[in-house]
Amino acid sequence: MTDKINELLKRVEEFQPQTAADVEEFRIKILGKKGELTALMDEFKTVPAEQKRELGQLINRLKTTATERINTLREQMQDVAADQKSATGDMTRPGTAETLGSRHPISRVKNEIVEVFSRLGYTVADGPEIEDDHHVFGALNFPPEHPARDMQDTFFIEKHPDILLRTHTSSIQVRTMEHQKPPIRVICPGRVFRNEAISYRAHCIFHQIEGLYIDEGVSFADMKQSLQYFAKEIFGEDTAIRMRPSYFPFTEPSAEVDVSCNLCGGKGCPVCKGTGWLEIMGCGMVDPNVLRLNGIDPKKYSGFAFGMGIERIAMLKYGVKDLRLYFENDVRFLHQFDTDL
Ligand code: 2U9
Repeated sequence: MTDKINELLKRVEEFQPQTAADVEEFRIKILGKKGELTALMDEFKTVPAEQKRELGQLINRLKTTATERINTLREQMQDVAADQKSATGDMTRPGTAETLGSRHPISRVKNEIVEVFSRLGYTVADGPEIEDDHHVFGALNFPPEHPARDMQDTFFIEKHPDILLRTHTSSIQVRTMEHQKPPIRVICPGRVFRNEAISYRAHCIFHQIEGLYIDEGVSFADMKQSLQYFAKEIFGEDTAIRMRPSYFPFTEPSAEVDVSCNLCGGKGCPVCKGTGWLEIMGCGMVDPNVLRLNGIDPKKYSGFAFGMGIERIAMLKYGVKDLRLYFENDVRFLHQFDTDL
């Protein structure tokens, strides 16, 4: 009988099932009511009393070993079954729709503006967001006491020497002039930073796009023609522009550019506040001082520059009333611009 018990113990230890059903079959065969262990117990009743103690211990060992091994194998087989199910997936479940991302409206408008100017021969230039005083103010003819140099308006990272977040993308044009001789025709998109209270019409981070054209004999008329072409391409063929005198340290003369309100056709409405015009950008002839500060001879060369806030252009183009929507990444807002990429 000892041999029988040991043989069964060996079979239990070496049992290798493939499926949970194999384990269940094995359990019934060994531990079931009519199983091999029950048969051994029946036989045990007939053995002489002096062998009972030793054989009883052996049978008990067989019973616990078999029970434990079957329980362990059952758990293992359940894990395998779960893995297989998750690997293949439940083919009867309905599919989940993938939601596609879309180009952010600010990027779309930026790309559109870049495309318009690239048709006029402009190439895109880039530069760092962390800048120094020279590239943001000094080389652009800002006087030492100009309010933009104040902590109230500019985010400073370090003082003496001044390291700051650029307040306009004009620093890119300054860097372009450091390594390129005229003719220069660049368009410079990028993020800018100003220490301003956030509201529906202003944010401390926003996007600008600026252009610079320097060559021999560049005139105010060239600028007006280029900006008129830009306005018609972005706001539609019927768009007219007008210029109002303005002031910037880096341009002389300077102007603000308005487009005719395409909502009321120039008659006056709440969007254009009854004026029939919407301000879209600033521009001007590059100040001779700026040319000189950047190593370009103002007697030989002249140029024009312009700058605009991309959020403002996007607001006018899409009729968005609150600029903060562009920064919240609410997909209900962003998906309205999905129509094409
Ligand atoms: C160089 C020389 C001249 C860039 C220019 C403007 C006019 C302008 C504002 C519009 C709204 C910025 O986003 S905004 O606040 N910009 O009005 N920017 S001319 O002139 C330059 C730039 C670089 C070397």
